Amino acid sequence: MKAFPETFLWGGAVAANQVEGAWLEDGKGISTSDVQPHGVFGEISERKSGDMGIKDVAIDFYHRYPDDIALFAEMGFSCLRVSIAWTRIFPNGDEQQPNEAGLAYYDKLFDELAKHNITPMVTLSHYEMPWGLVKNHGGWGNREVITFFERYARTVFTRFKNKVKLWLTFNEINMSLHAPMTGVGLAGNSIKAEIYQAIHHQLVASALAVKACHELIPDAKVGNMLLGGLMYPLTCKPTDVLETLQENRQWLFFGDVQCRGEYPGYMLRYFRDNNIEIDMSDSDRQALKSTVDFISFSYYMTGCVSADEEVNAKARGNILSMIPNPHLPASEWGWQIDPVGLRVLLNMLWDRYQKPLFIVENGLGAKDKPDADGTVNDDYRISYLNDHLVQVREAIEDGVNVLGYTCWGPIDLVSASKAELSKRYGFIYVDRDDQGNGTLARSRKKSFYWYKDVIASRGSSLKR
Ligand code: BGP
Repeated sequence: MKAFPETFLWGGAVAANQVEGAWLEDGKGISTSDVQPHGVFGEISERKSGDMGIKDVAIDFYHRYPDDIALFAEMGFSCLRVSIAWTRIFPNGDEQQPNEAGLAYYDKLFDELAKHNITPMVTLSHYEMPWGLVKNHGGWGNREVITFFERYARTVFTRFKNKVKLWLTFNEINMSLHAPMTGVGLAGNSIKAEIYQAIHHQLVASALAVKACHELIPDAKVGNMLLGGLMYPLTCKPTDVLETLQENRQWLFFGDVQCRGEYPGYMLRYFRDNNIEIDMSDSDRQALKSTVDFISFSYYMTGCVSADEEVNAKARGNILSMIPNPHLPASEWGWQIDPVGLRVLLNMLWDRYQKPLFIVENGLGAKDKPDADGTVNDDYRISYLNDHLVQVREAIEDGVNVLGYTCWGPIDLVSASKAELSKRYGFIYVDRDDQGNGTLARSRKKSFYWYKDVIASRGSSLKR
């Protein structure tokens, strides 16, 4: 393979609530993730003293980060995407002053990355917010939360301005439509009008964070983060094609607001047709004008869309309600594997926005089985990542500006959707199971050495 550009960033991505553990240490408050012990679609269960959730310890990254970062450095990472747990900085969300111990922890984490020349990319809110803001203020449904978020964002920008130059606002901001508690702190049965109003507040907050970051760290770049939910028409019937356009717009809408600074006409029509009235002030409209510098997105799978009621009744039903593509294989979790779709998506986003793109999540969740000697020969993971990276290279050749690639879960971690540890993504195996048994010891899988070669050769070791 032709090598990737020299400036291309290589690495991995994790999220605080899926790796850190230490859920109440150093003054951390309870987050929406802490009260969802079974994952982002799970029931809310308020914490009682003595009960244990898998995320309470997760993979104990909070204490083991120096060793884990050394392993990432051994693979040659030039970038690590992490998130800050908002609750470590503002435990309930509405305090006036930040928690110094939380800030000090991230200082140490960023220093450790600097020691290894790894560029941090930091998500401000990755699938969590202070539970206090949900319980006492109504989550993002309440406009007041914009102010709390802006305070948090300004606090971390000011504190880490010399250490972090790449920021992301909200992880998979379009996920709120499917998991309202995780995205915007609203109950699962909230109606569309409530969800879109909360999303509006979050979009305004995201834009205010972009503005604040530009003011406080002039040499930083801020991106949005979308779940790249590319959909194909199930057939070439024009009605299927139109329906697919509408479905893709359900998530592209977020990118349109964050990249173009205003609501697109098709969304205003959707609101009219569905009797949704968004409370949007002139100052909101003004705030939205602060658009992102680059677009980041996750990419795991694609799906199909049909306008035919009967087809839908039969085939839909999974979380993102997609119809399976008859031409694609799937992972053990039913996520359909589509490397070419990544090239399509990169081209589509580039054509639409002409802003640099960063793939900040991509990977294969699988049930790894260590051999008798403890080695994990994860050829399936190698082949998944190889095939996706080949398509990234093709997209660069197509003229798309791709800044980098951080695969999801370079070390095994707790899954977001079901809070499982048996759904492993890592190059590094972690000895812990779904019940929390295990030593938490780390070991290198076969893919560890494979990724190391890919990075060292800037992608020329990839196989077509
Ligand atoms: C994305 C999230 C991540 C991550 C990933 C894989 O939606 O941003 O937090 O976990 O999906 O999903 P899962 O962990 O459910 O396999």
